[in-house]
Amino acid sequence: MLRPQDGPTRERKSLDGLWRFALDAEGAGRREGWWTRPLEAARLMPVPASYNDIVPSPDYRDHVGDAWYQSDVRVPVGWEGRRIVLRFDAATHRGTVWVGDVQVAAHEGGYTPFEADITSRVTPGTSVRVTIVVNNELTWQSIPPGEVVETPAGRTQRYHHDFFNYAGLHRSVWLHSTPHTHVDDITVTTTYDDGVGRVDYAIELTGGDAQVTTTLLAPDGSEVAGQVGATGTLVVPDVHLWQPGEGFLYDLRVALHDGERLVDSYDLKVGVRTVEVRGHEFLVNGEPFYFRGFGKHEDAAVRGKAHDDALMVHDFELMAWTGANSFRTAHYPYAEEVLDYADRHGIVVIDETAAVGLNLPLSGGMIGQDKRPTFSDETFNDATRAAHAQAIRELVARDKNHPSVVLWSIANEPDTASPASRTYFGPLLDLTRGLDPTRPVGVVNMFLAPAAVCQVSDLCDVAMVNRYFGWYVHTGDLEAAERSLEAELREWSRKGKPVIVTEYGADALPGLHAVQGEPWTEEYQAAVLEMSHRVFDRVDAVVGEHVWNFADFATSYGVTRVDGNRKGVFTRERRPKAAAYALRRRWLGEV
Ligand code: GCB
Repeated sequence: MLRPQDGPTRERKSLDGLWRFALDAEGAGRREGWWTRPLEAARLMPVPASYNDIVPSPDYRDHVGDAWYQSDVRVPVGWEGRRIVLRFDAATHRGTVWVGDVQVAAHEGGYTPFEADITSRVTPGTSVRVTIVVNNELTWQSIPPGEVVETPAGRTQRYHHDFFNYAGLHRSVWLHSTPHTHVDDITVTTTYDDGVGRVDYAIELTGGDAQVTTTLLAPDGSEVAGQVGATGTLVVPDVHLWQPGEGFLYDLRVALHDGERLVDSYDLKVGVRTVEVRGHEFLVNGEPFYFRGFGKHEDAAVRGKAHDDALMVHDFELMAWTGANSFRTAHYPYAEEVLDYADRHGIVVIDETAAVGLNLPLSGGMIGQDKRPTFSDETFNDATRAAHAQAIRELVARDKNHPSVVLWSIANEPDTASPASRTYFGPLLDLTRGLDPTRPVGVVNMFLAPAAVCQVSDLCDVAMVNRYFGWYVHTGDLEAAERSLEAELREWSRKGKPVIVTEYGADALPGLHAVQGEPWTEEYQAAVLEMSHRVFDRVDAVVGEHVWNFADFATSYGVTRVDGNRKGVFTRERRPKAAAYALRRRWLGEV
């Protein structure tokens, strides 16, 4: 699904701002048809934002169920005769949308966009009521999953992943217009040989027939290659590659013509680069690439999981300040603005679905709390896998053209010690490869499924492993931690694939110091990272280190969480802890 854009044939209007809002824990709105009238007893809620921390009340923070947003939207007068589309960049975790009294869309999954053609429902120049009910319940069949349980306090949301279940309209809402005959999708893959680039493309158009032309433009606007036809190859002499650290981008201009008349036009950024796994190496443009960076979260005070350009640019600047060259979109697809930024700056991305918490023996750093089998008819079953497959389809469809994305992670720390995980994940890994044969794919491994135990590692292209030696294991004993980490990584090396340590680290409370190696101090967190780095440097198959986490983040309550997860090398306010300086020393050689 192409993003809305302004251009010679297209226009978009942001619907961000203050919307009328009402919580509806009882689910009355669906019975009573709240979309048919102005929301009663509504308060104003910012979009984009998670609603949870906006109002200081447990009713908001711990809400389980429906929440209604409504706005009166004026359709631009100039859009007469055009196709008009309403788009939500995200509604977490599902949304149903009405325009006036008519339902126009319903979407499952809180981190991918959806849209509805509302041309027949609106009149340019007039105003229309747009209502969306957003529901935040996690079930055995949602991605991410969870379980709503009845407690004396009422319906309560439980989940096995370690970040707060923020909900609402986390990303922008758009009204946009296109011609009726329009470019519907573009798929681009790239390669090069001997200085000559190849951009293979496939254009889908809908709504009528037109002649398709494609033009590849350099940043100065000069034409580099051109072609007629809905599919084809653009040959780029003296290609300027997209490289880690240098986000060189061409513009692919797709134009539809009816005779001389321009029917539609869409511009897509294209970076020419290749990705390949060969033995223990992860190659970008044929050169071994070493991942330095972080697992992140979309998380901040007040706004929760909402996208915010100021915060995004600041986070990228701080990553550059540490010397990072990459990050993982732990544990869900991030806002598309984030991938655009990574494309433009040559930052490498591991792109992850929201499949986190498919692991009943493990929960927020605690083991053995839940004895039920992870994969069974009553727990994660075929219907879960169908939802997971859909999450993969939507991720690849959305992000396939980003040069920054070099690797798909289809799940974080599922229970791959269980033999049933192989039957669950085999078809999902095949699905991902079928959707995108150009990128490697994997499943992020957890410590209960070491190399000899994991049931899916041979099905993955890369070993992505999360390890907390020195924290959850051998707490406070870095010598033992160093031995165990090395032994484990050597086991993984024997699989003959590149190993990326996708998580390692320790919690630290900013301002807590000690001269001895005491867990929770800033010094200890830095020491855990330094110990891990010594090991990584000794194991050739290790091709990446992603510290957990870039910044402290909100979680559900638990005895191992002190105002959230404190493994950030920055605080939630983005102030550096000692560990951030340790990374600068390693990644930039700064003293
Ligand atoms: C993990 C999870 C991550 C947690 C982290 C922790 O392995 O992948 O979501 O936040 O451990 O801090 O326990």
